[in-house]
Amino acid sequence: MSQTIRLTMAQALVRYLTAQMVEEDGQQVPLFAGCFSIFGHGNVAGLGEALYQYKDQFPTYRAHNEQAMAHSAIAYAKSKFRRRMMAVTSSIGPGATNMVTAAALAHVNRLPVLLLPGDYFVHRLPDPVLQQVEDFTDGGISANDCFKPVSRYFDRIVHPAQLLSALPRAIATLTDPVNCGPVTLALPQDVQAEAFDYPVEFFEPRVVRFRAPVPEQAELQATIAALKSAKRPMIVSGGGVLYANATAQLKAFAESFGVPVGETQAGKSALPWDHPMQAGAIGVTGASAANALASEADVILAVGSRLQDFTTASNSLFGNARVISLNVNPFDTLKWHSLPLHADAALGLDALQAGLAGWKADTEWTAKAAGLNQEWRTIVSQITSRTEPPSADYLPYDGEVIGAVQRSSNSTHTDIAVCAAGTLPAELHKLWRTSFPGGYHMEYGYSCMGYEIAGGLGVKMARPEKDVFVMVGDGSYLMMNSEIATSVMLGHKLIIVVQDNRGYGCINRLQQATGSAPFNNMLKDCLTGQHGFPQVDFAKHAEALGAISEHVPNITALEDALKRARAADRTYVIVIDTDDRRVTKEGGAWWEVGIPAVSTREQVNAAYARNQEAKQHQKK
Ligand SMILES: Cc1ncc(C[n+]2csc(CCOP(=O)(O)OP(=O)(O)O)c2C)c(N)n1
Ligand SMILES: [Mg+2]
Repeated sequence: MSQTIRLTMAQALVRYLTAQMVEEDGQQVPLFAGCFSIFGHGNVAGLGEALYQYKDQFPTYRAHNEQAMAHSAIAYAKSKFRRRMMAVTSSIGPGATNMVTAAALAHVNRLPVLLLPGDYFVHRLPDPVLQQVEDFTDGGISANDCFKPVSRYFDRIVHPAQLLSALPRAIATLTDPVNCGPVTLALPQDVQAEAFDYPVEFFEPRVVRFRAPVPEQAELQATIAALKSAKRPMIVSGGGVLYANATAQLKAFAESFGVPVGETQAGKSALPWDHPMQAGAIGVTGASAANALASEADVILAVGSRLQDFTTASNSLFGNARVISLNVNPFDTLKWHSLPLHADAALGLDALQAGLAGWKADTEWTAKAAGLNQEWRTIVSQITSRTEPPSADYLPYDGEVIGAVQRSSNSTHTDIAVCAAGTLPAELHKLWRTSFPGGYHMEYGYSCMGYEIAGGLGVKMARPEKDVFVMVGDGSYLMMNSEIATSVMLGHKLIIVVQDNRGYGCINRLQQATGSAPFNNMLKDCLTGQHGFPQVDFAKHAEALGAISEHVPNITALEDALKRARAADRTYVIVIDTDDRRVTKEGGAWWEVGIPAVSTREQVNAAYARNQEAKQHQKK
């Protein structure tokens, strides 16, 4: 009989997680960098005690909001290109459901995170326990069932022996490039504390290998034939290129065959900003170069892209191009009625490189692309190099703020920008320059307000050697800022630039573009009581959370503040008032929004008509 060790379920869980290793830069390191935790009665006694025992191998970090700490964990995994990750544990009830939004975020973005919410007593002797939801028809329902549709693997551990099958499945899901996403193991509080004789070998250190599917011959040959017939090919580079570590292959492909590359929000940073074949951001928030090329291309090779509506301009951007979808996930190879090439991005590009020997895009097309790309770089330089306000009451807009941040790096473009929602994702997608993979960290699958600061913390934990710039609007800041305190507490410095335009600027503009009146977005357009709308002092707020902070009046002052921020030893928050109306006009593309078919407002009717017109270009 094999040797056994008597452990509680929680002790076994933590011990197993610490035994999972990966290779990073030729060294074996733990797959899990540790665990974020907020305790309550649903996890403090069981899992809490186990985490304490293993705290040297498996550090526990205390945060201030369960959704936020899950954002940090997800951002950590994204920064590590899904090769390393973190666990997140909460109590039962509200702590658990606070993590559901983060689970959905990881689900949409295909990012690994191990969620460990506590759960009600399996024995139900106290029933209901504090924070238990009661279903009148189903005794087995708990709040944690909310995780099911937003987890790639869900399990409720109702007996300690179940870990023997659940944990290998959890790790397989978290590290599988196809299925990758959140795993939720709901942990009833009584079962966490129950003991079982586990086989010792279950806990032996194990090096996790990441699968990389090779292309299938028939699909490969069909793809090669389609590309060989192309005269005006283009690549759309998605997050999968970064996760597959395929940036060298992407560069080689673009250079060998003279093919321009447009980058999605998740894919940006795969090719350096100044590469001649870098056509910039693609789609609704895209560069004029990439979007012009996409509409003229005859074949588009989408690599590692989910082809979401922001990439395809709601299916209107790719003209008559034949789309090839090279993707590790068969689900994504079917989108856009593509020619499928199911494979790891690096292996797929390698195989295409070999199979296409002798072929090249039309030289005119490559030259045209190089010219458009250069034009776009010039436009970006102009927008981001403005230093002095033309007049005293001039309010800068987000593009100019981005310029100041970039100039403060002495044009090395080695910082990391973190963002998720608001006006900034479009501005950053167009304007942010980066010279290395991971220098652009945008959560634009779920575009979740409140990801920014918490996400920045996870990025800094993953890349401590970098200056991490969290770019955030006033709205997102107010939605979730608690992890400023965590960043100070853990000594993980962030530079946070708050762009205060006093409201939900991007939605306000969208509202008017759809014909509606300005309503309930900018603070001045909202219902208020006798004190009017608040003048939030973000600098004071951040200072109260332990950060160094200042409010700056203009771009010149911002540049000085950025020097102080870079030199500071802790999280530094700079607040600047911005114009809510101005955005970068260059680039961009149509985006479909549901506009009322009938309305008493002329403007709505006009917007509806414009939308119907735009829909003519939408591919069905
Ligand atoms: C959690 C969440 N709620 C609502 C939205 C919809 N939304 C997207 S951007 C935005 C406003 C963001 O305001 P702010 O951060 O101030 O940026 P601004 O648009 O003003 O630049 C809203 C409400 C969202 N993306 N996420
Ligand atoms: Mg705002």
